[in-house]
Amino acid sequence: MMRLRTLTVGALLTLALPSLVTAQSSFVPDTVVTLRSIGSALEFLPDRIALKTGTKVRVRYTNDGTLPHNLVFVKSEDDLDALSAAAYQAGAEGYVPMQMKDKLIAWSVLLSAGKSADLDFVVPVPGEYPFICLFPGHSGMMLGTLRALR
Ligand SMILES: [Cu+2]
Repeated sequence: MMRLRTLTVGALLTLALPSLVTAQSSFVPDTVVTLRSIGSALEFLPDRIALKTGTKVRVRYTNDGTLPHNLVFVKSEDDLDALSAAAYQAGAEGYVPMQMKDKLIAWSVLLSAGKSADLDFVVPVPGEYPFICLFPGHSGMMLGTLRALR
């Protein structure tokens, strides 16, 4: 009886593992871009990125500052005001309003000082895309631009 149960569990693990491995390795970045914030400055360094459309990019953001931040790539500048307003009510979601996630390209969790996050996405069609910190009070200053080049 014991032996049979062990065999069953083993078989399930064998079946489950390949799909887990596939899910973790499906995104292979073409390039890694590093962003950081330092001190109490409300800024991303650098605040301008240019990449070719279709590039699989991993943006590695490190909060080397003293304040909490998040990093959110937005599809249209037109949505920044609404996102910033909605973020105030989104503390439980790391100040990224999930009801507006269709407006976003990629986003991080809220990163306390010293934390890092990787954002993986494909650079969209040619154009300019803002990236921003939506922590309350930061979005007015803490933003940059991703230029997608053809
Ligand atoms: Cu911030």
